[in-house]
Amino acid sequence: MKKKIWGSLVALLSLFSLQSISLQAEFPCPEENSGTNKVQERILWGAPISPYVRTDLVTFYEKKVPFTHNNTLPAKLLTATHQPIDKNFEAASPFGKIPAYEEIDANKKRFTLSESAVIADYINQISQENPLRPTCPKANAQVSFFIGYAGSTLAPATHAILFENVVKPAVLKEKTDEARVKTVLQNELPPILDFLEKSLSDGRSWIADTQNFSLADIVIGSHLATLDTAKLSAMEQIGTRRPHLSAYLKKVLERDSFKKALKPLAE
Ligand SMILES: N[C@@H](CCC(=O)N[C@@H](CS)C(=O)NCC(=O)O)C(=O)O
Repeated sequence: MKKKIWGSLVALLSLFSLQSISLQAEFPCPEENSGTNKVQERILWGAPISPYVRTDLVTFYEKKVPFTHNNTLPAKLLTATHQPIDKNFEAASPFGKIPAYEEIDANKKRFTLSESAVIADYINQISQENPLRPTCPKANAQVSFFIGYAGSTLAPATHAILFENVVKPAVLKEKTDEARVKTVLQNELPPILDFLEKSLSDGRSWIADTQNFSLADIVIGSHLATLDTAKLSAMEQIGTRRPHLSAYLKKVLERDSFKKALKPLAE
């Protein structure tokens, strides 16, 4: 009897291991970035005024991954202002948006990516330095939540202000729609800032309640910093009634990576 139970246990275990082998086999990972596939150059395309580009600049700096920064406006703005579009940027960015990422290996083979959060995740994965995602599933899911929230909710509000206050007058030579700015500042932004304040008010150090600074902090910090780069003050908008958020943003913006990414905008 004992032998029988032992036998079925072994059979069950081998079934599990066979299953995990077959699961792994469904996602083969071709030999990457070694031998002649070795990456020779990593290029980030995009203007530093873009909060999405900032997300990736900060990630490169945090991860200490060497890269070339090629400044460009999105294709739509280049076309609107009668400027040429670099063919390598066009190839790296399927929708003409910034940022776009391009890497070239020793065989001159190119690998491209778009979407700031996807690029940041990739840069985080290729270097062991300073991990920006926790390995624990729950904490990692929280990081993904705040990355998603920043992209879907915070960015549209802050980006609308950047578009009205900077892109329209400085690039498109159009007038700012002051009513639109007022609506964002009075109606759209406050509940978002309230949510971030509430999230931080349990005393957590970082926005996704992780032990270390993560990709969630990079993305949230990058979009909040837009207020400073769009002729407003992030701290003023956050105000004294959101003390956790103002202390948090101060801590994020004091990091060398953020200072470096924001430096070209101060010059
Ligand atoms: N979801 C994209 C958004 C990127 C994005 O919208 N970038 C703006 C510049 S800040 C852009 O390229 N806009 C031009 C367009 O929408 O065609 C990302 O995270 O990379």
